[in-house]
Amino acid sequence: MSTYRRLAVGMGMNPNATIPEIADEYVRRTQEKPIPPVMVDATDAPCKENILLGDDANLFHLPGPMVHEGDGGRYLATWHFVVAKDPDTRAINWGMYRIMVFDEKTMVGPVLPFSDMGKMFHGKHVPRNEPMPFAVVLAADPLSSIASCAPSQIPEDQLAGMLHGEPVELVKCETCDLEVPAHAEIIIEGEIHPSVSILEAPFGEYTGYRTSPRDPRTVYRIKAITHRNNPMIMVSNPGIPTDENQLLRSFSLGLEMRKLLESQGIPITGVYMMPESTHHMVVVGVKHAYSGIASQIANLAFGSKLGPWFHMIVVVDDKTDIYNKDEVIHALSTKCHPIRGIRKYENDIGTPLNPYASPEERKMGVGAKVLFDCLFPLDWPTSDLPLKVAFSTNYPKDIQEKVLSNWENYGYKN
Ligand SMILES: Cc1cc2nc3c(=O)[nH]c(=O)nc-3n(C[C@H](O)[C@H](O)[C@H](O)COP(=O)(O)O)c2cc1C
Ligand SMILES: [Mn+2]
Repeated sequence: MSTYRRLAVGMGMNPNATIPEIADEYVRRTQEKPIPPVMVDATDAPCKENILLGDDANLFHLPGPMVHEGDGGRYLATWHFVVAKDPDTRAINWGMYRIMVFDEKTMVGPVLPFSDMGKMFHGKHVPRNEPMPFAVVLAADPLSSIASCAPSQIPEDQLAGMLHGEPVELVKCETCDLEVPAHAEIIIEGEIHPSVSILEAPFGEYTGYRTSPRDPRTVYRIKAITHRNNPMIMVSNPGIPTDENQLLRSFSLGLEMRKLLESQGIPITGVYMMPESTHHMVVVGVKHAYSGIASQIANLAFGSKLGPWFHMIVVVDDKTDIYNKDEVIHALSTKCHPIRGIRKYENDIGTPLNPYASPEERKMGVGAKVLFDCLFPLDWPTSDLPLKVAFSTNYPKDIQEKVLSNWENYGYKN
């Protein structure tokens, strides 16, 4: 799903749907009533065609690939999700958190502290010294995968239902009180241990670099594997843009930001997170209704759940096409004052994966952020405003129409 065309197909839309059309459809579906999952019997669940317990549940029997040369190990889970439940509220969480194989029964991966599972594990299980049951879903349907890596507040099993327009079918796990998608290819069940850690990384990451340090990370001890007959695993092989995790994460990050800004009544005209920026640079179009609007947008977005994942906001006016890189670069390089138009946020939240951060900052998850305000100040007299020069703005309508209607007669192609 590394192109918008494939994303449109995954959403059940026309493959030729435009980015704004796919975006509107995602926003529409994810703002309707949550669609809870339904339970099915194990006999109706292909992921239960084979049930391996005890010594038979052996990670070395699964083809965990060495995804890139130089990776710290074999990464079995790169396009998957981890299912867990809050021990108090029983709220469900699905999240895509990469996992490396350590031995026949053990896996390890980074669960960043600001992720939903990170907050649950570090905030509840570790202080109580209680193991956390998990189920890793290897290869679910495309929309469930999208839901599991979308930074949404809605429990992901319901979000997946909303994206599908119907409930997802779940089935009970063999060894714990969790439910997993009945139609997935492979399920790995077990417990995460609160007091153990193992070194993990490096890995070729979504930023297009191998960045995060080899550090002690979260340990998954396995108890059971269930799978379809002739199962498949899915692999995401991250690198320089654009691959599926950059495209899909940019898509959902940008649109969750759009919903956040709209929920606050800010007169935005659109939000586009550029996949080529590996979801680090977002463009926000806005009606310049009042002074300080760009800062208001940046403060909200940087301060939200989305904040750790990106660090550049470009705010443009409603006449700039946010999906057109040429127009955005033109606005950025001509309308953003190199001093007054830039607002810096030092010592802010970041991830260990940020290539721009110092080795020390990466270890601590410290980052920095920047706003590029590409709006001409409201107090400039209209007579002094630089006027955009373009075919559509600088020629009388009748001349424009004459040229356009004669375009092919001149010998040009449309
Ligand atoms: C392929 C892929 C790998 C990811 N790996 C990790 C990871 O190892 N650790 C992590 O904290 N987030 C990782 N993420 C990001 C999370 O999936 C993302 O933040 C998601 O929203 C987590 O769900 P949550 O909001 O329920 O925590 C990854 C995303 C993708 C697409
Ligand atoms: Mn979540």
